[in-house]
Amino acid sequence: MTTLQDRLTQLLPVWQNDVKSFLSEHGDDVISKVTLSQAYGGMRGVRALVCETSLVEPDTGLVIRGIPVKKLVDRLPEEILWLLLTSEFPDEHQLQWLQSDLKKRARVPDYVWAVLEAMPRDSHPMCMLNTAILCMGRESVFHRHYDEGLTKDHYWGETLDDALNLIARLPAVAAGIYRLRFGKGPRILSSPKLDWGADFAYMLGIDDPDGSFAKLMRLYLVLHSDHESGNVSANAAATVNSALSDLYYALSAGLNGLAGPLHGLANQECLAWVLQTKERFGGVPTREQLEKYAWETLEAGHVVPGYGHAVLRITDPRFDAFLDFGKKHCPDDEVFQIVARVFEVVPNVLKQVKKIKDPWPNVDAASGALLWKYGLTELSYYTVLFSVSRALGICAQAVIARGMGYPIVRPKSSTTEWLKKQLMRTPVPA
Ligand code: NMX
Ligand code: MLT
Repeated sequence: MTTLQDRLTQLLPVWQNDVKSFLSEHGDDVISKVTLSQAYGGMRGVRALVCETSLVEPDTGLVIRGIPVKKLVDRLPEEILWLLLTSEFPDEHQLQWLQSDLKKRARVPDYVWAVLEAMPRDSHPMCMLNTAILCMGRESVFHRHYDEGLTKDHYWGETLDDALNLIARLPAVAAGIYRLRFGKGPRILSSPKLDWGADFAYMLGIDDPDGSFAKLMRLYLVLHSDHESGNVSANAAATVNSALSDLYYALSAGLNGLAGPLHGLANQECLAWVLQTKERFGGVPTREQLEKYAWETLEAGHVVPGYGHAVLRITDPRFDAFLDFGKKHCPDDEVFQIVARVFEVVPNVLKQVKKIKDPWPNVDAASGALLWKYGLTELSYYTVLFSVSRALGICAQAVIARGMGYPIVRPKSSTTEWLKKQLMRTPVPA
């Protein structure tokens, strides 16, 4: 039976040689150009990063290792982790090995709970999560061995160790934060029998008589796991890790970015917007009422959360997957019905606003309604769930980047003055 370490030991030299010969043949070829607008515009559309774990094209959405995300909805998050790292699904033995390896690594150090308990009771759950991850950095195998003289060819192995420790502990940390922050009673210990996603659901302590909340959590953890490497969280984490700051620093940095309302926090804001419409109209609003409400939001200078994307120009397939789950498990739930109706109305409103490039729903537009239906009604917690999932992709990307020996990330910036000098030079007459 091959472990992840064994398989990556086999795969990495093959990938390294492949990239080496690709670079030796095409190293000077141009793959993208950068306009002035792009330099001022968040580098939108500039292809300047390499990411093997997944690809997001405007007209397809998330494709993990060549597989469209819609074909991954019935997989376990652990299978996705193996897939992200190796580009293969684990066989039955490899999956069992990974699941038991994660269980062995899952104990959260006591000082993490002490730190969390010392935080103000009104701390945002994302601040608590990132504090917990950062203080756990004391456990970093990479950091310890780097100080002892670790060489570059061993960076990936120690990064993988940190990745597996982090991924193993995050569900308990995140569930512990939920119970502490929202007064849900003592922490619930991990169950040795449950898979990673179901165990997380169990430790949250949400009532789940038919097991469908565990199903939702597995789906949630699969859908948010990765979105190539240009998004704020993955990009920030990759940059920090490229300085050889260990994965605890890097993951925490990335997830601090996920805490922004234009990124992961949109899931919290989106459900808040949906609930406001329910309150305002006393139930499921009509299409006309929703349309009016969307215009009011825009005219007040706010974004409609859960809609639009920096890359996508179609309905996010991850949104579709959540919508399918809702249609199957809670078609009569009023909040879910509003989400479905918003989808019928809001794209047509946003299409009328010329500056908005993508009028379609993204991953954050539907997830909150499903969590709400299962009684997970603390909106400020939602981005923590996104974080536990996104850790899979961020960690996998870091292991591969260190395994491929990629250098420190350091693009070049310019001043407006320098740019003007370049672009506004008076042409010399012929
Ligand atoms: N509602 C209102 N205005 C919007 C929306 C929206 N949903 N989407 C884009 N715009 C505006 C945007 O604010 C910008 O306005 P301005 O020039 O005045 O600053 C203009 O349209 C052009 O933006 P785009 O080029 O279409 O989008 P961009 O790539 O800059 O930003 C998002 C992408 C996702 C940040 C943006 O669509 C947005 O703010 N959406 C709402 C928040 C959201 O759902 N974020 C979650 C993204 C997914 N995730 O989980 O991370
Ligand atoms: C993500 O999953 O990271 C979001 O859709 C944002 C992005 O890709 O830019």
